Amino acid sequence: MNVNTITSHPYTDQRPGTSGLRKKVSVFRKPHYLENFVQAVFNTLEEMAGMTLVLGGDGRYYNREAIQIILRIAAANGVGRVLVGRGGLLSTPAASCIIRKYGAQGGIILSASHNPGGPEGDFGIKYNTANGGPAPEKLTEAIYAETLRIDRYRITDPHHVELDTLGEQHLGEMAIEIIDPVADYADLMANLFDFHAIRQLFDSGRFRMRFDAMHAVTGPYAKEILEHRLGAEPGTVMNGEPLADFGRGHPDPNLTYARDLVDILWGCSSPDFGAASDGDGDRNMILGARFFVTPSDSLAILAANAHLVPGYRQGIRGIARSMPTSQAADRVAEALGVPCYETPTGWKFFGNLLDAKRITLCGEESFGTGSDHVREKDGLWAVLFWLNLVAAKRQSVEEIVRAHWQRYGRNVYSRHDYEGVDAEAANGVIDDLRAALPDLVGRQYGDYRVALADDFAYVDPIDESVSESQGLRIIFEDGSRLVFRLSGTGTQGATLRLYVERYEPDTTRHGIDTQEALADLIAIADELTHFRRRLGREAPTVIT
Ligand code: VG1
Ligand code: CO
Repeated sequence: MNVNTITSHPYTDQRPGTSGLRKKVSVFRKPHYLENFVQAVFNTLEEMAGMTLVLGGDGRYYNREAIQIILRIAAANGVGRVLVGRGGLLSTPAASCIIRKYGAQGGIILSASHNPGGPEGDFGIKYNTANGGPAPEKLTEAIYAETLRIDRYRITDPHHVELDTLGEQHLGEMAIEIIDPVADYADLMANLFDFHAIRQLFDSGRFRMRFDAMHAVTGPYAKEILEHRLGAEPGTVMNGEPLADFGRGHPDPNLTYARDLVDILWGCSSPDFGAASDGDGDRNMILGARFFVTPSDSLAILAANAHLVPGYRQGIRGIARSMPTSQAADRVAEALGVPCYETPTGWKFFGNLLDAKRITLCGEESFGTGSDHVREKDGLWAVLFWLNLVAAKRQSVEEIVRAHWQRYGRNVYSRHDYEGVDAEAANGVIDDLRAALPDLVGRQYGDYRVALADDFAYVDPIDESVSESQGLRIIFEDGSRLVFRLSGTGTQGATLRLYVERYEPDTTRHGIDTQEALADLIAIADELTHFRRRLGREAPTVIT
């Protein structure tokens, strides 16, 4: 094996965002761009000689080419062994599972998650550590610093690794093992959930579901688990073939982009249960017949009912939610007598709490839910959790949610995304609001008086690292909230997110339309910032 040292020059835009480095495919294809970033990761790791690495991606355009390049760089840098998902596929939660199960020192996951793919679309790369979770901010910042000074990388001569055949190959000294991307993950799910009860549900003939894999990575996982292991009827999984451009879709499981599934669930012979997952399989959307489960509610409901699921029968230690996620989970934590942590947006902030066994479940409003079984959010896991609850409680999705609201009250919640807006205008809205925050406290807007207004900062309770500027929040005296935040995963212009929450204890009002219930608060958000006019947008791109 011949190792070459290639001279290169730094790029200044390789700072990982909320979840890894995401750019247009055309950017990743610039000379030395991917190579620099991967070398920067290796340069930053303390111990890497002989290490075992996990490698795979969501199957999007450029996945296979990137894997070939990364394998050559890994071999040139002394990596001992790489476990690669067959066909270059690994969902994000499966990669996390495999890192943990085989004691790998880390993993490289290729995905831009919910962002569209294809030659004109997005590509992404992230590094996960030995606990199976996303690199913490300290590490991503160190990698970024390295990308700013990198002037060479090491790579072997061109070499083609056969990605589609299971088994071991070698690239110089480095062993490459092509593994089944699904089996270990499916086994883990079978250990956590009552597969027998879920199988009976499908066998009864009275329960039907559809799972929309959105032509992304979860197709093979969902087919194996739902159709093969659990006996759901063939065809339960739709759009189940991973495609490089996701069938030209936008693999984001929400009411806007998972339209096919939504139409089926709102149709006349609707199945009882609907679910969808995103590009890399870590997000989930849960639907009942003509019913949408808000992700924040989903986290609270899973927590409140975890004792019904074999893997969590012992009870849960605590819950964590990202700051913009609704406070529904806090109410459950209080009732259970366990702590509830509020973290910044992004899964990397849950890792320390999970490792320190402070929490068992965690989640985000952005269709992300997970637990201590891996160190990533996990789409199919959430779907199986819900199926287990439906089987155990013998209730429909809607009945389970309404019963939850009955007991805990309803945190009416919505997120409005203004995607692809002018970055300068969006920064202006945020900067001006940040400057105005100190004056807002005590002010009255309609029925609401401001109790607290700040730029959210987080001190990690385990390692005391500090993360600042994680979103502007305006909290009113009755606990209602407005949160403004700029997305850290987009690749074009800026995306402004407005998160709106109001607590409704009155059960007679739980049927109210979400947007109607939040209309006053949404109007206040505009009154405070005039953001619609400043962004030149009448309405959000996506409402969830
Ligand atoms: C978004 C979500 C955030 C999530 C992140 C990664 O980030 O809001 O909750 O953790 O995507 O999800 P942002 O910075 O755009 O708001 V995934 O499934 O795209 O890896
Ligand atoms: Co994702």
